[in-house]
Amino acid sequence: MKLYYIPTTRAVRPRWLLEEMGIAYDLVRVNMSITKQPEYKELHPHRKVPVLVDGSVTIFESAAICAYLADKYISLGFAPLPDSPERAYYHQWLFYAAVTLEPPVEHYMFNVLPNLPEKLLPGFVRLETSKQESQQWFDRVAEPLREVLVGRNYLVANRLTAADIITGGVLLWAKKLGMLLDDDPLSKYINGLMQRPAFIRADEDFYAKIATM
Ligand SMILES: N[C@@H](CCC(=O)N[C@@H](CS)C(=O)NCC(=O)O)C(=O)O
Repeated sequence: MKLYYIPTTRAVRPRWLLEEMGIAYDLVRVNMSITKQPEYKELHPHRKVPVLVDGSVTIFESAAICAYLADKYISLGFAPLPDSPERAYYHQWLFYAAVTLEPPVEHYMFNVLPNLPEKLLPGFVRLETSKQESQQWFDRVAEPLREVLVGRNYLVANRLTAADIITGGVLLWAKKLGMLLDDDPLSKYINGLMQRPAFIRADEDFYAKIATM
């Protein structure tokens, strides 16, 4: 199994899950000049990471990769069983993280890192989105997450699932960008996730990279 990977990106998410699972994998470290090469388009139509190649399966989108892995090794418990009630909530939080929670964090990032190249941050986005608006947008959509995490460490079935990995991957950026206050329940949740040995192994170079941004 091969995971195409760039440090500090969304590729950390499937790597983190693989580390949690204890599954052997080959980490294929790429960079933006490798992803620009014509062959790379066969792996990812938008030339991004992560991509997982597992036998005949070549799959992109970090949440889809994590869901695929959690189902493939379902006996390891990173996804609830298909016929369980928890499965519905697992899907809910998995989709919520990718579709609802991530966009305001991405917009915020674009506003606090104004030197991003035009390719990553088109001028029209800079003009139309303010940092404050992104924060308000995030606070609004994060409210159900804050509520469900009262008195618990994980989103579903009181154990870590792929839904926590994708949610954690989004909140990691919210934390690093200063969008979370210390007394926010989301800070306690993400701090707990970041202390997991598997996360630390997967995110080895986060601090080095952020220092150069
Ligand atoms: N929704 C996709 C986003 C993938 C994505 O935007 N990856 C970024 C890194 S976080 C990337 O590969 N950027 C390199 C580039 O745009 O050239 C996912 O979750 O996998």
